Amino acid sequence: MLKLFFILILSIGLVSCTSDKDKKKQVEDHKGNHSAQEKKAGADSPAQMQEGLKLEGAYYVIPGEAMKMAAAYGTITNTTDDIMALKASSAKFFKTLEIHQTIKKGDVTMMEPMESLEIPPGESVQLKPGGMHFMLIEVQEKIPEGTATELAFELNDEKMIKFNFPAQ
Ligand SMILES: [Cu+2]
Repeated sequence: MLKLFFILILSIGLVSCTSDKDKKKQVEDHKGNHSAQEKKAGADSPAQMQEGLKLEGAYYVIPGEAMKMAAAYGTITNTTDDIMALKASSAKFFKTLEIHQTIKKGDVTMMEPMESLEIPPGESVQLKPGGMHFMLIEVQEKIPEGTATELAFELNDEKMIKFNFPAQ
């Protein structure tokens, strides 16, 4: 019940910052990027290593004129012997960074913020359209075409780490 309530809050939040039309576009974009394009997306992105976390295939999609949000994707592997927990901190060009998961209720697809992204030792987590992703909320300026963004995370409640996400 509490969860449902939370989702409701999230939906209201989304409606308030985007028009219905934007929202529709957003949803299409969100689950849509996977067609032909998805296999190649992020393919040229060099691997990045931060504190034993390896990020591969990173990319994000610069929001179109009417959109205020964007999503970032990639695969993160924990190469250490310890569990790693990432908390969203900030995103360059955007007001807020969140970690989202996508959940399905019947025909309805919803996004839900996660408090942290935990990666067990030796395991990988894939962030992809239609699944988990980093949500970049409220773009603050027009981003020049081809410009990468930088996402900052708090690692294990202590260190700050940053990863680069090239524009797709
Ligand atoms: Cu999202």
